[in-house]
Amino acid sequence: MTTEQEKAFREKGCIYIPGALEKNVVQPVKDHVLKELKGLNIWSTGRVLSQKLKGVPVFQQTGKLGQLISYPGLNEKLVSQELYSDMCILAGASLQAQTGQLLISLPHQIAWTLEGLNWHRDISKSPLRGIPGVQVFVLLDTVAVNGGATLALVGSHKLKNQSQTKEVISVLTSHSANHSVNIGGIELSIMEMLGRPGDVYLMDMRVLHTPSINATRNVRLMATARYFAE
Ligand SMILES: O=C(O)CCC(=O)C(=O)O
Repeated sequence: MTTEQEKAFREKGCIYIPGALEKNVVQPVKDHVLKELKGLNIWSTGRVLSQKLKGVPVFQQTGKLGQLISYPGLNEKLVSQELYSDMCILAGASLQAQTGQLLISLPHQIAWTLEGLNWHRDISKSPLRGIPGVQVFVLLDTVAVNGGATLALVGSHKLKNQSQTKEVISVLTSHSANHSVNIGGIELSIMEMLGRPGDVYLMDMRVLHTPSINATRNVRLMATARYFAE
């Protein structure tokens, strides 16, 4: 972890670490997921096979797939001791892991948009003071533009209250061509978690984030785990 990365994390609330993990670390997880998707008749050779999943609302699909497919020991596999130590440095505390989750989305076959997304935080509403935890996102495969990446609203860890949060979401939704806004002097911009297998994003858990539409023809394969400050 460089001083620049630490500074960027404090400033933006989310940092991108390309190549944080070797490809041979993520490949077995990717292979497992693809095998399971095929075995369950959900996705194979670039095609959605499951009629049932086609009917599931876009943002419920990832949760459903996460219930169907898991990878035992996902955290231990993906979060190396070095990565964990870096996360503790960023949080300024030791961190307690929650079980990791696969983030899988099939091509949604609709146009990409910022409207109707599900911006949220995975922490209780009140304690927006210190860093409550760090969430790690790992790319298991290439994630292309508009390919269903998690979106993080960089800077939103600085928002003081819920009414600002509501205002930001409404501005973003009503001017969906804008990927950045300034609310009360706070610069906010959307970071699409794009990249290649083994790339990692570390996010302050006060940062607003959302699933997004997968408007490509490829399945989106990521994994995430939440680490809470003790
Ligand atoms: O990328 C996604 O599907 C959503 C991720 C998310 O919201 C989360 O893990 O908390």
